Amino acid sequence: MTAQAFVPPDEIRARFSQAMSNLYRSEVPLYGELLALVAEVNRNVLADRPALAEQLALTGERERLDLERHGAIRVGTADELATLRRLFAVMGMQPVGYYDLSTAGVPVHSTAFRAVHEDALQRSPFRVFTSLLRLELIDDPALRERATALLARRRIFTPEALRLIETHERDGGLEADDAVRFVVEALETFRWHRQATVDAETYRQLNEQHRLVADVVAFKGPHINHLTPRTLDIDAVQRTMPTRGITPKAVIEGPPPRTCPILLRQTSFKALQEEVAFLGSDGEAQPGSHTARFGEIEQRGAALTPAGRALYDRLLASARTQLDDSDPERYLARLSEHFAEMPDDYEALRQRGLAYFRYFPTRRGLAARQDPGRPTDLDALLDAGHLTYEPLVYEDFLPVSAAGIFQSNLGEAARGDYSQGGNRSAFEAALGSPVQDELALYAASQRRSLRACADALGLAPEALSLEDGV
Ligand code: OOG
Ligand code: NI
Repeated sequence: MTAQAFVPPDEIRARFSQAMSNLYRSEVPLYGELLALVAEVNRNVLADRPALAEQLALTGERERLDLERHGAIRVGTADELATLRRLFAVMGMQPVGYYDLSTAGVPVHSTAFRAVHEDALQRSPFRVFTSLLRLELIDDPALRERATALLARRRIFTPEALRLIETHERDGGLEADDAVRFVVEALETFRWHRQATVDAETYRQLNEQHRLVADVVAFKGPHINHLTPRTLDIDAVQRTMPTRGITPKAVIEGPPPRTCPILLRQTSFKALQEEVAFLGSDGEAQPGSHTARFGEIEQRGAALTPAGRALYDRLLASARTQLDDSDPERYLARLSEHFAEMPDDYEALRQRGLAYFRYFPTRRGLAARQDPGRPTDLDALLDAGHLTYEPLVYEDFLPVSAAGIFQSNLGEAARGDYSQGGNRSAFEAALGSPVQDELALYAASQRRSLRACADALGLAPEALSLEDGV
């Protein structure tokens, strides 16, 4: 075979992300409203805070800000999940992290498909939170069997999408025409179908078992259930949503507001009631309704190291034992008190090894490259202004927050009681591959930036390395 001109997977992902956004905007007009609101808030923040605008320009985040979004889907079988893994691979997206939602009463476990290298993330940070229904957690054996049979019958990928996935696997990429076709065909899997695959009574039984079971089992495909833009000020969005006719959930998930944002803060608006058609006994469609699709906004901050993450988890857990969201103002105030132990200052986070950073050579550093008396270790180079740094943005999700987002849409009544706990190895067996460790990815990214700095300053490649795990 002759050399082929493959479309880079990052390019296919960028196109797919845009196509998905267009699809969702046409399906859920409120999402368009949310995009407009987020764009407006982001414009204001960038105008009011030139230092932040500069920081985001340096890291490239400003450029990717308007492209930035994540989506979420839920699938029903190992085969569906494994094929999704192959489909996302065409777009340079790999499974990162394992999320057990059973502890929150939701019968799924999940991963996030995303790009893993900073250059690829810069081109398109699109990610998809992907959940696999855990049918083994359905306690009624007859219903479990029924659900299994229904799922075994459905085909969520078009034949053409499957063919193009195989082409990609065989040839190592897709050429221009195939890449265009792939985006169109892959999108079909995520589209909403108002025609249910079951009658109203079966839907009722599935729904009674758990609302999520009905959402996954009773439809033709794993419709995208939300698409989330990234804002620079989630508190402002939360405050303004009602003026646009959007009602947010009571409180923002994740850490409290801070000068130096960490990890991820998220809020959502409730799922819409949508008209669907159940199968009628006489072949006629029977009208009904289903709630699944919602809107969400997120604000992203610094990725934390294992030590930083352990501190976050501890502070959040202790805050949550004393908090409920009936009084949002009080919730935020108390959460902030609990987080006093987490330094709200990048230099402190860096020195204490709590967050990951990206380092950059400065003009002064480059000018002093040949200077024999120049500093050569990291702290001295930072002190002398030869290097600077910015936090690495958190690219993943948070299990406690994800549970809060699930619950706000499904309602408290949908909380099941699943004592089995997570089962990562079963998830990976279904997926057909291990999930990647997100902390290792951040550490690698930080390491690459230190190497690039050493190179730019004429130092030995490992001259600036930090302790492992930091
Ligand atoms: C996924 C809910 C979790 C997030 O951003 O943490 C989520 C779902 O409802 O399928 O979207
Ligand atoms: Ni989400």
